[in-house]
Amino acid sequence: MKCRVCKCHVVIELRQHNSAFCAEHFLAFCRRQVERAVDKFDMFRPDDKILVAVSGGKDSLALWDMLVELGYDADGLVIGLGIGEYSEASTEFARTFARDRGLTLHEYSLDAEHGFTVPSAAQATKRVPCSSCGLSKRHIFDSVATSGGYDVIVTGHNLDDEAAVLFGNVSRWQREYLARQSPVLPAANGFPRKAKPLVRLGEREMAAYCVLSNIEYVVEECPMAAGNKHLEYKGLLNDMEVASPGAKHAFYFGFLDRAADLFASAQDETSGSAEDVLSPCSVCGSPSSNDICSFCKLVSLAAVPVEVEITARPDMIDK
Ligand code: Q46
Ligand code: ZN
Ligand code: ZN
Repeated sequence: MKCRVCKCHVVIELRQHNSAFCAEHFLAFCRRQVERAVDKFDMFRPDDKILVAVSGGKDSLALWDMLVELGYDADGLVIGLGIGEYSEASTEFARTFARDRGLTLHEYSLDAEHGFTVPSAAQATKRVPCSSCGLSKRHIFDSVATSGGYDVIVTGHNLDDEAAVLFGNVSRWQREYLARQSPVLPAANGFPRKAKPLVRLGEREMAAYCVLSNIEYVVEECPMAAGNKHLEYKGLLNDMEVASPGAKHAFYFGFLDRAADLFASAQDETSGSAEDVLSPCSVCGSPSSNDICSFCKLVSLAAVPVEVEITARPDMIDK
């Protein structure tokens, strides 16, 4: 088999695209997929200031690398979640990536800034860790993007992630979640725009991109992700993909093209209109539908010293 572009030695075959590429043309293929997603969904413009939500994993680091290679003005933000060695290693990979390329990485520590960690918040709230983790990440990314003058927050959700989330939402017909299942969410109610430029690329391609670009990343999954439903859905979709290459792409983009509009009204029914006016949280000033926002309520509940043991918990809700 030969590279589709230059006919030289192949490093990866992409059955879903009926293609194979050498290293150089595979990297170019990945960047082109990002450009196509950005253009099709009008995610951002060439002069927009971008904040990349960096986890230290392959997806967010590959995304940051591609955006910089494509000429975008992109800074990173990594949040210290306090999940033991996993968080320390994740942050260190992000630092190394940024330092080697001379990029700006903002760092934010839940423990240093607010006196709690994801494990201690889970204990204090008696809810799964991903609940307070997702809430904290959304709040901090929104706050840093707003105060830093960023036009858009981008996350490393890839096709496998989005197809798995869609599968879970469809299997329970969760209309309000299906209404928000878009690769771009416009700025609204004082919250910045959010986009997922990797939706045309899968996990396998992202791992290959990092290896071929000499990007080192944290390989381990978050210890608190074990047993979550989305990992099971990914397994099911991988089986489908083996039997029918391109099945994930057809499932996800078929939904966006032919079904997403059918659920648009569900968002207004459950969470109010995008035009609703929120008022500033009386503690932190973030837009909120209550006097005190959910994050500040979490801080007041979780910022107490507790002995915490890190254990695997189900139901990852955010990346
Ligand atoms: S980091 Fe946080 Fe994920 Fe770990 S605790 Fe859950 S949401 S699984 S992307
Ligand atoms: Zn080639
Ligand atoms: Zn608040």
